[in-house]
Amino acid sequence: MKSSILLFATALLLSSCAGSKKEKNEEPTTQTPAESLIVRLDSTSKSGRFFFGHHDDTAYGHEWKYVPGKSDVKDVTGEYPGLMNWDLGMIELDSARNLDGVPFKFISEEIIAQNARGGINAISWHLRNPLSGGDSWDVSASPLQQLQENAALSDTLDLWIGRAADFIASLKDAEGNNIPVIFRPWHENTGTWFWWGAGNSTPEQYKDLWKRTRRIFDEKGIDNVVWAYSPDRVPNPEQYFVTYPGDEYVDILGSDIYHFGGADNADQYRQSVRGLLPYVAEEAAKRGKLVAFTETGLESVVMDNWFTEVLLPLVSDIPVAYVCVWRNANQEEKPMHYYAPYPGHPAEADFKKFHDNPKTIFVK
Ligand code: BMA
Repeated sequence: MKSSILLFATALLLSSCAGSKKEKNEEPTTQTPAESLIVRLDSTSKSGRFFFGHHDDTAYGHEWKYVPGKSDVKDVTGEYPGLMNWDLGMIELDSARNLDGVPFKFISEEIIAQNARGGINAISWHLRNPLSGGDSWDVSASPLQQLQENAALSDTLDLWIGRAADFIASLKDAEGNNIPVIFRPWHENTGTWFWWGAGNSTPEQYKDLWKRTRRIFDEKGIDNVVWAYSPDRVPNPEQYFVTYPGDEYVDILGSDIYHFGGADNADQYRQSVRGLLPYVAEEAAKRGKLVAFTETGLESVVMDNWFTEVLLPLVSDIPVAYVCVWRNANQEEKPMHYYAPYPGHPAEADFKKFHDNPKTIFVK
């Protein structure tokens, strides 16, 4: 024990001496894990490339569940998505599994594996309604409107945010370093379907929720979170910033816009994306922020050329750091609910072409 400490100390001394000449002119390496991920995402987007993302990629696919190393995306393209999204819904109740049944232990292991292969992880949070006890979509009670006068509710929310923070703080690589993740809480708030969304909170109450979240994470000294703001579509671009918590709280300006209605509605989808993402990208550039297409997709990929003919052209001239499609739910649970082609799907060839395009980043 003692001798290994001595050896370690000697090695440290030698390495610092050896490096001292060279290091004089170098910047001190005091970057937090979050800062290094920001730098990486920034240089990627500046190079005109983006990470392709998929939710719950290695947990289950259209025809399988929990097969080690398996992924619908990998089965079609030969590589894992460059980014994997995971959801913390139910962590607030200290549950062992999330709202879709994925064990948090599994999520943690997969985040470590994805990080080790040079990929990126993002985290969303479909948490329960702390006032009604229902799920994220239960808008029968509006907690954010009662936080001021309901101290117990406020304490519950703080406890829940603290549990999400503790999970994120526990993510470490094999060397014990904190793994950086993109955290995207309180998403799609411009829609009316979540209890933190439009109609259930005022813009001030929503911004306060972000400030509360940041305070709790900051008090715990968490240094591995890159913060993403990701409203759903908005009636006009300026609306995007009505609920924006402020530049000091956010690193990534994101947007969740889905393609509904298949080929007939492709133009409508294109208009929605073109009506918002370029504006968001422009604002991000002005504010020194990153931009991302945080959630999108065409359920069941009912257009065989969707990835190269619809999605790719929409993001080609926007410096998005990543583009993420939603999960491939298992067919026994939701047979039509998948957003990436699986082997044998009619859009398989097009998805391979999308993978082969130099702009898209997947990982081995
Ligand atoms: C939704 C659907 C739900 C799922 C939730 C959280 O968009 O996929 O089935 O429970 O996301 O992953």
